[in-house]
Amino acid sequence: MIVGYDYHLGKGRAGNFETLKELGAKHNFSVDRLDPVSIEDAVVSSTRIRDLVQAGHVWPVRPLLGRFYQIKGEVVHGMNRGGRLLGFPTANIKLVDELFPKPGVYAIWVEIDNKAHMGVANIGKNPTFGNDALSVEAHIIDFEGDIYGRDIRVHFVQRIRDEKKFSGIDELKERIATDTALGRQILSQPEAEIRLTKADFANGSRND
Ligand code: RBF
Ligand code: MG
Repeated sequence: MIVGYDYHLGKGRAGNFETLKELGAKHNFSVDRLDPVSIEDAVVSSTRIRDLVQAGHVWPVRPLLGRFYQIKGEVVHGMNRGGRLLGFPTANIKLVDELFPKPGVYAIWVEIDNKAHMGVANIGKNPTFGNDALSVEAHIIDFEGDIYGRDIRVHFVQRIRDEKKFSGIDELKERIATDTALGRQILSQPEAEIRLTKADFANGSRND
């Protein structure tokens, strides 16, 4: 068994690494402990990563995770407004109990069938239309196809802006076109490249 540097166990975190070692000696398993890892002068921890994600700082999270922050979900039917009304169809992702970044617009990679597509995501309540429900939706750039009911994975690369209430559909459309252009630009940078390899699978960076 391998545990982290701050591992505890039992009621009130009463047990520690030594306790586990004793248990290992008794029940015949070996126990090892990893040292803390620091990046940018601070220890890498799940709390630090969650705080950054919830603040929308998805780009600085990458070195801590060794990959982009990602969520996975089923594509469900939304308001059916994106394509028809705005000319920017979006894949609405069914929300499960998963941490997602602060509402706003993001440059993303959308993984479908092990292939990465450029995209822009909006997380929010679509105030232009006075919705109540929070949605996570992805406009997948240069993509056509029916993906309802399929699982896709969204890798968050960089935050672009806050969500806002526009005075009308044309203003919103124009802004989404700008977001899409920015998304392309961001994702074309060599630093924003994504690798979807079997190795990612093997090293446990995928949580499915
Ligand atoms: N809706 C808003 O009300 N305000 C926004 O700032 C906003 N930004 C968006 C940015 C992008 C890149 C995308 C794809 C959608 C955005 N939307 C925004 C959501 C839009 O209202 C929604 O896609 C349609 O209403 C269809 O559900
Ligand atoms: Mg949609």
